[in-house]
Amino acid sequence: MTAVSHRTRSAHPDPRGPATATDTGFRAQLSRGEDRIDRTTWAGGIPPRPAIAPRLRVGKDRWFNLLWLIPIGLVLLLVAVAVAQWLRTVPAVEHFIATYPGDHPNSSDSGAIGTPWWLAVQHFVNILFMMFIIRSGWQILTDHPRLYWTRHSRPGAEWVRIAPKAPDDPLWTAKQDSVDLPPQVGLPGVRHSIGLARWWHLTMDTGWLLNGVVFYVLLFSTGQWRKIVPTSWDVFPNALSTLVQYASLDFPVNNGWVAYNGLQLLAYFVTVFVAGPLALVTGLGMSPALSTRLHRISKHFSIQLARSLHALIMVWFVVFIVMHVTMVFTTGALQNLNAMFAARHAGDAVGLAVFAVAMVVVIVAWVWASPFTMKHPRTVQKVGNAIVGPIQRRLEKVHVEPGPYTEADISDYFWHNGTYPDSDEYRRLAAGNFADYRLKIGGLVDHPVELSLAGLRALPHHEQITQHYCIQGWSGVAKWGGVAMSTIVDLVRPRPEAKWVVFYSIADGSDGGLYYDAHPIEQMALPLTMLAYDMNGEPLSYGHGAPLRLRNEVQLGFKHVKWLGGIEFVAHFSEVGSGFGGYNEDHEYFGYSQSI
Ligand SMILES: Nc1nc2c(c(=O)[nH]1)N[C@H]1C(S)=C(S)[C@@H](COP(=O)(O)O)O[C@H]1N2
Ligand SMILES: [Mo]
Repeated sequence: MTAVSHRTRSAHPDPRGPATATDTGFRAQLSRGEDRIDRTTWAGGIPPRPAIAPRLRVGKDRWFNLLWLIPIGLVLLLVAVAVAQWLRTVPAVEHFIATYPGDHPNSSDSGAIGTPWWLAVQHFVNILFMMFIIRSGWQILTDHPRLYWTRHSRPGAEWVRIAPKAPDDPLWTAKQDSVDLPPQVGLPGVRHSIGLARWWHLTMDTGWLLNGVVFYVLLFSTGQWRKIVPTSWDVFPNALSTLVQYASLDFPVNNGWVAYNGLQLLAYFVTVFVAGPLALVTGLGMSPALSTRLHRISKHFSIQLARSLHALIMVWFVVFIVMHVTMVFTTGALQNLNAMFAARHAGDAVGLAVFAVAMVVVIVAWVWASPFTMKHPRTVQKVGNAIVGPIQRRLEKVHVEPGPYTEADISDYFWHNGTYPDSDEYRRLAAGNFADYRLKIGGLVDHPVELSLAGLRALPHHEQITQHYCIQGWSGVAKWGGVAMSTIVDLVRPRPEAKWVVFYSIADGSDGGLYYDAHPIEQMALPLTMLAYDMNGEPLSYGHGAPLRLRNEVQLGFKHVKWLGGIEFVAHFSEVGSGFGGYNEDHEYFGYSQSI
């Protein structure tokens, strides 16, 4: 139990009677979020900014357009065919192919022949999940269109980007840096729709993982695993032999009902037993809560390494799907479709018919998903939260502790994000060096206070060097100096009914109305929840939230309210704003609990 709940439980009954929120005056300055997306006003009227073809960094500052891989690949393919055809005239090669014709010997053991009906069903369900996962994954990628190998996310240091070079502007925000995809490519296909894309991604991931677990169990309890798990080293010469045969355009005999050839076996094995689990691990590797908890792992396997590998696994899946479908249709399509879609060993058109129906389902789902999301974003948010929310809330309980980061780990670049304050009131406060600034703390507390910066600086000093992770995908390490939230809690003494803590900014969010966000009261006692007035030993800059901001390291960056103006202890966040737990929750359909 936390110090917070100890105290609140032993609190005396309040002589003033039942608690009512002492209004801090902020609620009236919030704006309502829409229940439907209008592209012209979406995310503060963010204009379209198309993604570009991927550019791979070569050396320090040269960028290779990956579209060149298409002509280069075609030429290489022609060369490969010529080489393979010549190879097959070499007697030693023909002898090798005769010794290793392609099929893996163990795969034809009993129990592995044919396709059971469950496998056909799971194969189809997998396609459906994958379609949503890949499209929403692309959407997430476009929200921070750069991939890095280190946690420091410095623009220019990315190894690949799908956006133009970031401009030199020191106040350029990650939100400005986002790009978009056509509506029928990304899901939901509108710029900076990461909140919704993440609901699709995480919800479909959950379904895909469950399907995967059932698949593993059935695979190993029926002997079907023999068909896709190599059991002898022969698989490698057989794969090589198959490769030469395919490349020479004299295809090996297709015997898929009984056994897969070496190349198929390796491709299926890697996809099912390597790429699948790695997608999960690298996905979890991007969780701020897990990465702060498991800092020894995260120190090496950083959040950006996880994100880069996650994207490469996506590339593997996409390449696999393209090759797989091509081979299905060029190596006896009717036989193959019967086997995989109708669980039959036949050369008639039944499998093709089932496949056609399955594809209609996939296409209808594909075409429906983006327009539905634009029309019913709250439904996507609520269903996503019902399915993924419990997992995210479980991850919040990992109890983060001060990590291993030292001054040497501090990032030399730290992205800016959000909507900058530009009110007269803010300018006036800033011009006076924030001497007139007051942090108002009230709501369900016994001792509401107003604190000046000097007052805050007089409280016990708290410092932490931690890693920030923005929902969009960039990260950075900084040293934060200020006051632990536990100190504030001790000062204001929340009443037992206070279960949530709402942080209000003095700056507006992108659609107008104050930016705000709600956090569970338990997290106020965490050793890494604090109000920061210093960053890297200097007073907080304008861009990073001067004069005061929140840090709560189990959460993604958008919950760390900058330009903090007030704190209100409440029974539940549903009474505040549009009731979804914060500004981005109200306006951009984010989840209120974002430990991953
Ligand atoms: N008031 C306010 N606070 C905010 C935001 C905002 O738009 N307004 N953006 C959030 C987001 S999305 C992130 S990632 C962090 C970024 O903090 P930084 O600019 O210091 O990196 O601030 C958060 N706090
Ligand atoms: Mo963010």
